[in-house]
Amino acid sequence: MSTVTNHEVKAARLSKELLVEAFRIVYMSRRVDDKEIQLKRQNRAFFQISGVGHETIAVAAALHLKGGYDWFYPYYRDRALCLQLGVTPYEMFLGSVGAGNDPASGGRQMPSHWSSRKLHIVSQSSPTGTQILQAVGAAEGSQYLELVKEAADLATGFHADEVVYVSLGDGASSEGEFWESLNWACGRKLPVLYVVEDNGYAISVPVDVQTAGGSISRLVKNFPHLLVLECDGTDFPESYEAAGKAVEYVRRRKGPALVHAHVIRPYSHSLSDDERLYKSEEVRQKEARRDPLVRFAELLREEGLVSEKELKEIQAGVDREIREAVDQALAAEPAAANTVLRFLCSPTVDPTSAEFDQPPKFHGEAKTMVDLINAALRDEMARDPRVVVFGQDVADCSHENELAKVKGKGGVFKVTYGLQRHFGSARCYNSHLAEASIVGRAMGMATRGLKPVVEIQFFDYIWPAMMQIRDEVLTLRWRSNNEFSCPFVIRAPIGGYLAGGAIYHSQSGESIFTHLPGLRVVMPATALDANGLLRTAIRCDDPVLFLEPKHLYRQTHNRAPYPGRDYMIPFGKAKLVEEGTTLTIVTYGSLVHLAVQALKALEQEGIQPEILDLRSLNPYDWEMIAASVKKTSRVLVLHEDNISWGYGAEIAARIADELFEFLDAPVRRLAAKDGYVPYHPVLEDAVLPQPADIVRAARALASY
Ligand SMILES: Cc1ncc(C[n+]2csc(CCOP(=O)(O)OP(=O)(O)O)c2C)c(N)n1
Repeated sequence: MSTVTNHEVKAARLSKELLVEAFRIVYMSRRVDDKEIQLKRQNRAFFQISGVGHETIAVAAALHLKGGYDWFYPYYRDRALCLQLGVTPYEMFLGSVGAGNDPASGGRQMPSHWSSRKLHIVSQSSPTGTQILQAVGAAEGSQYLELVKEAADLATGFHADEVVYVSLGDGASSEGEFWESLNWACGRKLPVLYVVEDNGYAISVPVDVQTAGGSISRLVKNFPHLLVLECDGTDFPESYEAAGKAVEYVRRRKGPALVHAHVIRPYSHSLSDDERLYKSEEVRQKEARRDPLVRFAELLREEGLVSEKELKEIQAGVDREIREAVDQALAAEPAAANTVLRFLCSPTVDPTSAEFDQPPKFHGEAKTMVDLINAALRDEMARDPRVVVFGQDVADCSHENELAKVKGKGGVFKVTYGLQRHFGSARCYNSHLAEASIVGRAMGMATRGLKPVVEIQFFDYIWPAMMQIRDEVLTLRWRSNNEFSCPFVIRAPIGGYLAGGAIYHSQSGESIFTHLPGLRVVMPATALDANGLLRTAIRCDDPVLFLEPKHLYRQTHNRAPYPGRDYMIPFGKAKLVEEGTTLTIVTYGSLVHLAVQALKALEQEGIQPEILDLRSLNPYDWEMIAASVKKTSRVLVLHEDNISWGYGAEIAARIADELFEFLDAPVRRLAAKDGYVPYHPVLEDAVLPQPADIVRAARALASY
């Protein structure tokens, strides 16, 4: 680790123009914050978090980077960076007042959540740390586009020496995602510039409590290929030097770099915080002596670069611009209330449309679900070089020199078998064992126009990725008002009925995901449906959770011949598995077959259930459900996930609400008991619904 010290760097080595312009932006940033604070106090803005104390390092970094060329994942204190890149005070004030034409989010996000498609500033969210994995994903995308030239021709905005900038606070460096990101970025020498803006506090928690030993740069200095620099982020020449060295290192593809910049935070954490509650006056005074704006003005004076008059003129010019910008922003209209649900999903590609309804052209022998998912992946990878597959164990063999000597793994269920061998290690590779990283990086790559199809090895282990899915992937399009999106596919084997899977290899939980706006959730019950739905998932323009009931992976009853490379099933279209008249069974996944198994016993009693396989859980086929319930007047909603607060509750509630007058019996649900799937088959059978349970439930409904 090297430290850039002030005496190494002579301000005289920097041109007057550069210094004056940098000062102007530092001053502008400060004044925009001051103005926004005023707006908040006048109730014309609704939140304020400032970049005060961080301005110098932010401007210094931006001066070595290019908006619209490099990519940016800034922290909320990066106001000065954004101004330097080209965001205007007017645009910032539109965000402050939540105007409809706020270019960052259309009034959907708090101020200081930067976003600009034009400048490659990728919409920022509020969770501390999530942005780091996405930035690494964007850099991985850069490396991918370098390796897979055909994909680069299709992607926009790729430059061979581009840098991905990401910044974070000292507090955010405690998040696991920071460490996951470093592990991956350093392992693959990705072009990422980390800037840790260390103001010594995460709200009230001081850095010596936050970070072992109190110094993040000391902790990370042994990461391979990582250039680590430490600087005083309130000192312009020192910051400029450190950022320059770091950017140069990354541009030359030597690996990632991390600049640990010591800054201050004199305006408390946000306007909702008062740092006097936990910082003594003495500490505050000490910080105040390092105010970057004061220091910058002193530097200009001491070096004789500007006269007092010139300084005043610069400040007056900025003040004027800010006054005009605020007046303009205050006159802007707020977003119309009826636009609030716009852009949860793609406005241009509708995966429920006829375009995604393409017939099969069968050939060959009947194949299992594993085979036909694999076939769909092969077809899509061949069709589009932007399709990239990664996850734990998905490759055949990580060490290419061993590949010829082994059969190959291709996933713990062999679903991705042969993809690496066929398409090369750039397009199908193993990821480290870190689910948030798999999803967060996929998001960053998808934002760059790639189409990752990632695997979560077992649904049971999706939870470390939940923050990325719920707070990041699904909100990106909405929160950026359609400026950014990240359509990609998460595949996850799910469910029980395998015997021995127990609590951590058999769980369901789809309702937790169908609850999330913006996510397409799909669960096929046959090999053919898996093939057609996966193609739709890959070609659609939204994030898709593709749930594969692993119990069905190799069953012979659901096999089908290969349906050709364009076979697609639209989302939101159920399948009529069995026609009947007595009652409707609405189900999906493994339970489709169990319902069919229950048929014989029911038919002997003269009960003829109509069985609907939803296939796609969100969106779902309300029309087919409604038509069937109108016909049978009795309905059983059947699923493998827990009964309470489950998927069936929503369907049942809607039937009760909208089809009440067609019902001759209460809407019933049959599902797993509210527990966990255990190891011993006797216990597993007791938790999960069995054909005999279906018979009983259907019989009771039929005779109601
Ligand atoms: C994952 C997550 N946990 C908690 C919060 C609430 N929170 C917002 S900012 C913050 C402190 C961040 O400190 P640091 O990263 O040092 O940045 P600073 O605000 O000091 O610049 C916390 C705890 C959050 N936004 N995200």
